[in-house]
Amino acid sequence: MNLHFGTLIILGLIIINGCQSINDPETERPNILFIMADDHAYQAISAYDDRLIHTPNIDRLAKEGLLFSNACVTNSICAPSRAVILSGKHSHLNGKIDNIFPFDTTQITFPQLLQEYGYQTAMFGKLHFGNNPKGFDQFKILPGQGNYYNPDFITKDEGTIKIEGYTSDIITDMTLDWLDQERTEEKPFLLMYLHKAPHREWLPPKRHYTEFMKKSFPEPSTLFDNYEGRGRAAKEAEMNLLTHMNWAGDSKIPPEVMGELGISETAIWDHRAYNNTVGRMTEEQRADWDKIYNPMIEEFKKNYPNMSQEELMKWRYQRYMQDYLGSIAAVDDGVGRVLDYLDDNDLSDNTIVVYTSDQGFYLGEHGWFDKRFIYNESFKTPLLVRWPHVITAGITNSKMVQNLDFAQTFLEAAGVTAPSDMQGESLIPLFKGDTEGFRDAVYYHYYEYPSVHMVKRHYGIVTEDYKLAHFYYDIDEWELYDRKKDLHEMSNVYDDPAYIDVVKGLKKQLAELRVKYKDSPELDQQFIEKYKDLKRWDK
Ligand code: SGN
Ligand code: CA
Repeated sequence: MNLHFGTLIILGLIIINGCQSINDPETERPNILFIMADDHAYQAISAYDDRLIHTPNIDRLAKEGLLFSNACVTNSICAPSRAVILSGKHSHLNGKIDNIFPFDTTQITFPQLLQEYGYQTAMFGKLHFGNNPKGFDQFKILPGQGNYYNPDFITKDEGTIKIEGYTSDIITDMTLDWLDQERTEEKPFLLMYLHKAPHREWLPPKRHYTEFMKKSFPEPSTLFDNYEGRGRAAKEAEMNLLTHMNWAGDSKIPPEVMGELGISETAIWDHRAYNNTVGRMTEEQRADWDKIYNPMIEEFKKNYPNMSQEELMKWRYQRYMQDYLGSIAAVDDGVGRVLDYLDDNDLSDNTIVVYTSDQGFYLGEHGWFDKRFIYNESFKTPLLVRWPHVITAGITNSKMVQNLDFAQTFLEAAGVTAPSDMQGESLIPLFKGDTEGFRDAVYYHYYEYPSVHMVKRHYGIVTEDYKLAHFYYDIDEWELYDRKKDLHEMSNVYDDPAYIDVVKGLKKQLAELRVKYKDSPELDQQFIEKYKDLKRWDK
């Protein structure tokens, strides 16, 4: 018999495919389900901390997989984090340093590589790039930040569509429909399931606002922080619950009630934010909402004239938590439905499931909301990974892993060689319990200033013991925190003589990291120049 070479290859492929269909999770290329919420603080996942909320479905991933207790981001803001995840490169190399510049789509991303090497790929939910994702067989994404109620979606095949309902439920439905109707059994899949919630302005669905409006929550010990003991950066940031949060947009006090009470807008988009969110509901949705929110508003109208600043701060914290946590409850429901689908369809065994956020978030710590800082709550991000047969169920890992590591991890899992200019480290050895030789210090760099929340530009190094940061641009200040002694980062010990050697050592290590990752003062300057012509507050 005279077999042509091409025929042999085809036969080979059939044999490989044949082997795959016997469903051996040890040898088959795994599916990847990447679940990411937007602004989901680890403090609001009960596997990390059960004081605020119970998240049974997300917690399943910790019980059945691995919880990273020291996972962090390289630049604590939305679109830049997503660019780091997809490109496997720090912001200064992938070019997406802030939410304002568009993503450079000539970058090679890991989904493009997985697609090229035989994965079926799909993305649903929030991307926030200003352009569409490359490397996806299917996508339906929210334009920009997206909406909680009756959201629009940019789709691959149907143009822009508007769907009535609640965004987290819709994104979950899209994800499940794709698994059920579009997924092919011939290929492994990469499925990116990306929630908009719990991003500001925190609008929960009816089932959860009804429940969460009745609850009250423990306050963080630093709610009344006055920022003494730290530098100008913390003092000048505009993310305090009492002084910078919007009354209408965030606390859901309607503009006309603000008028009646003589409360002025804290930001110029406050009324607009309310009208674009609550104002977007259908009549029926609005009637349901009013039933629960109106009594809160009436009560506030009665009490406001006699409330002290301290009482107002406490009230705003509770109001914030009710909406923020109510939004998370719906994300947790969605995760439960998707995990159940994997179980019911024999997919759990050979699927890597990741749950993470694009960064951390302040839930009243230091009196704050939002993120951006290298300080703990915004720098740290939740990360849970389940991969049966590879990860032992119920383990914790405290290595300093970063969102920079996903691309190389997924490529290695798929047997694809990562491009040599990717800058992360594969997490697969950590999945297997091998922590030897993994990095012990991470590099961080935040750029978006001046902008909303006014968090100054800074870069720094973080080890398990210390955090050293340099704030620059219209300031030149260094800060050092002793992470083991000062858990809440209340005291900058940079000038404390007891830390002279620590500062010296960390500065050297930081300079080495800047070189290793190809960052430099010249690049800092270039990004400052490029930013100068941009309008602030562009969303
Ligand atoms: C909006 C928010 C800010 C938030 C940025 C970036 N204001 O501007 O509070 O920091 O997005 O968030 S809002 O009232 O319009 O929600 S990010 O997650 O996209 O980086
Ligand atoms: Ca975000």
